[in-house]
Amino acid sequence: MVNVNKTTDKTRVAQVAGGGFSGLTAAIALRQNGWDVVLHEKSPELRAFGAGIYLWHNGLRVLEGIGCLNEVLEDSFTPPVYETWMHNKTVSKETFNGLPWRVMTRAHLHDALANRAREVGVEIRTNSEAVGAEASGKLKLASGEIVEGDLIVGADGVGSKVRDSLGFDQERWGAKDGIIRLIVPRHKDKLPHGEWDNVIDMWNHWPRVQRILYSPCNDRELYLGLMAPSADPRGSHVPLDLEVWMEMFPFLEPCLIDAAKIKDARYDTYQTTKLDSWSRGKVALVGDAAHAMCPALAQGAGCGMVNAFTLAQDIEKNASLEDALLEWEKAVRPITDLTQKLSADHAANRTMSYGNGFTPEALTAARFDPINRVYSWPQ
Ligand code: FAD
Ligand code: 5PR
Repeated sequence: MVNVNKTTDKTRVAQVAGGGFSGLTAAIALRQNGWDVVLHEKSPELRAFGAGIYLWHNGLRVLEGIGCLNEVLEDSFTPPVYETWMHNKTVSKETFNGLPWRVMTRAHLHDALANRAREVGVEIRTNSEAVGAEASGKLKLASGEIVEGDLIVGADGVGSKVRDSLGFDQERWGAKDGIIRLIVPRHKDKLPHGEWDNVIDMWNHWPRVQRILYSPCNDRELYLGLMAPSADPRGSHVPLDLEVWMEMFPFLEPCLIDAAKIKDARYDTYQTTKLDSWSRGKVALVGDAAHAMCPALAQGAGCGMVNAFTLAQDIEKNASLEDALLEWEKAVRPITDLTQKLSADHAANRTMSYGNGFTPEALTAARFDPINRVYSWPQ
């Protein structure tokens, strides 16, 4: 709904840097609240990078709030069970007590957000790279142009130039494991007898640390996350070292053969970034620019989208935008901080491998409803 309580006739302008999941969410939510929004994406086109993604109740509620949920549900999937294996034996089967969750390709989620942004009238500028910002409400572009806004949103990812230009105090650290993420055909008819609609988190600690997170996105597409320590040259090799993965996961042969054909595969390590504050004056940071986290709880984008959505709502609550940003951070940041900490602990200790890792505490972010600001699905 447009902002019916707006007290001034002048339409407020927001400049958003970054067209990923967080930037698009912020842009749509602000536009729905009556703002004029310009979104700057440095790439020549608006598109998603990477393979698959999980969204939970929190992220799905954001999609509902910004009018994208139906499109996302159309070609995504809720597996019947989240199964964890250790050395090929089932150690847990989790269903989260009915908590909504969904697996999809990143392209599918990104397309839905980009379509909605166009539909609500966000002005999208591609080939528009932000190089810095000023707390007074200016965004500097690589072209030399300086654009002004009542609000500047830095959603330019883990390497954020908006953030780095403003001199936030930050801590950053990495994890010892990394991952190769790919989308391959499901090949359901070629796999041996098994419950291949489940998510299966297949862990091996011995003879090598090697893990595959098997995640069906729909009837056609399978998201494979192939994890190995960065110190393991064969496990972290791209394109995939077919022999070393086939040895440990022979039953996935048809999928692994296709995975090994992907020549531009990447091995990514995990980064955590923590800032002293998420805003400076009229500039707010959302998503990985503010709080990149380990993926163990699959909440980086979920938290980024919740924070982008709540930002758009909370700046309507206070006469001063600068104060509203501080209040917004105070309200939503504890969930992100907790999730970052738990995810980092899980990644460092590989604790999800023992099963039943999605405890009520681990699901704190997932259970949050950003529309009603309550925790749904008590366990
Ligand atoms: P980004 O996705 O990095 O988007 C930033 C955008 O800004 C890009 O489009 C980029 O091109 C653009 N850009 C960059 N610099 C500039 C600039 N200077 N000017 C203009 N534009 C710029 N999260 C989940 O919720 N669920 C999961 O299952 C999940 N799995 C993950 C698995 C792994 C292995 C990893 C590493 C992360 C995972 N995450 C997951 C986290 C999630 O991927 C990120 O948190 C999310 O993509 C962050 O979105 P963002 O929009 O903040 O940043
Ligand atoms: N969960 C998900 C995921 O994509 C990853 C992890 C956990 C959904 C990495 O790809 O533990 O690294 C993880």
